[in-house]
Amino acid sequence: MNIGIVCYPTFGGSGVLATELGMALADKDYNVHFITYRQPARLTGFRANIFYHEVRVPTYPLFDYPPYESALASTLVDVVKNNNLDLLHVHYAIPHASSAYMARQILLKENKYVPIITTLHGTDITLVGRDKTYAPVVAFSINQSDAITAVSENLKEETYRSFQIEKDIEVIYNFVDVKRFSKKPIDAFRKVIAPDHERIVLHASNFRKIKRIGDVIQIFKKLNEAIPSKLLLVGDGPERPMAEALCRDLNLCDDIRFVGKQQEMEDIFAITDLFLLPSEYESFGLSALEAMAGGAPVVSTNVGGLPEVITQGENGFMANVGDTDQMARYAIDILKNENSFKKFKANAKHRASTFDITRIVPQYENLYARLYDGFCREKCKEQVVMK
Ligand code: GMT
Repeated sequence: MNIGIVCYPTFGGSGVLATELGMALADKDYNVHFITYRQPARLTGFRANIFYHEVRVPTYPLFDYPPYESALASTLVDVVKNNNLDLLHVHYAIPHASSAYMARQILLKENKYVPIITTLHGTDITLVGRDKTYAPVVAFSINQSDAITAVSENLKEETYRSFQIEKDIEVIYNFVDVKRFSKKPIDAFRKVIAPDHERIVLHASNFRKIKRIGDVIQIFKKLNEAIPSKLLLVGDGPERPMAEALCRDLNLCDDIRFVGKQQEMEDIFAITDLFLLPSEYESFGLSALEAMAGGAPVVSTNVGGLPEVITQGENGFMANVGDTDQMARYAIDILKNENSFKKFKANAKHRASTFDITRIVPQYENLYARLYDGFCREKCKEQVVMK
């Protein structure tokens, strides 16, 4: 089967998930075509059946805002036609679902029906999607998709709450390759970060407001006062200058390292003792899942889909948004006692295995097969008759 995947190529969760899915499908002999404006960050290694099509957005003096959505739709038309794609799987509704819809309508004129699956990831619904500048187009294009998936029950409910959706939304959770993320810690690496056997605490994100980086630092401060620790901050984004200033103000610069965007996350998770995710909202929290697969318990907020991933008191703890005192207490609880810490680690790994790649990717394959074999053929026949 020839599948087109449209996603953001960045380190953000939707792009990571889409890229990991594409690589997993390629390993199962699907032909996978990534269509986006830059090579996806997680797309590594050579596979003969992975193709990358770059969306080029020509500039013109008239354009204050070059029309990416049109460029993407036109590229999709071209890629679907010339590579005989069987379906398009778009990740993150804005603007991917509407571009895919536009491409499908154009292709219909040539009597080719290409089914569209839209996977909703979070802020495309909860933050950006709800904004009335985008909402009508988001709702329309989601409804025009042949199948809709959401990455948690919470996101599914949020979508029904926010938009008039006339179709079923299927929940397919985020996944992780537990085998790949079960790396042995590199001792030398641990030693560089924590030379005096301090605990290593990690936060990884795109440093947007929704991640509450200030809370990460406040939790760490309280934890560090009780248990000597080091904080690694992986990623980059708009809140980084604020975070750097806060570290200076709190006199924590010696204990906090900003390591920027990283490729080899498996090695970082392997030396991590605790993962912090005090977000305002997370539809799922893929970074927390990856950390758990590496054996790190999680302290997070109790919002969105996080309670579907973390089990309170077993593999981590959750508290209300902004309650940094409580989250610090939880962090101390996990790290203070070696025996219970080991139990939290083992539980985290075990929980992650319920979202293993081998369990979740077949759910997408099943959806592709259903679309391709059933609905799609009917639709294709209809189109031939219509013509
Ligand atoms: O977390 C981000 O801001 C990135 C965002 C994205 O779409 O790139 O991540 C969202 O999708 C991930 C993969 O499905 C989820 O695990 C994240 O929880 C979700 N982020 C939010 O809902 C804030």
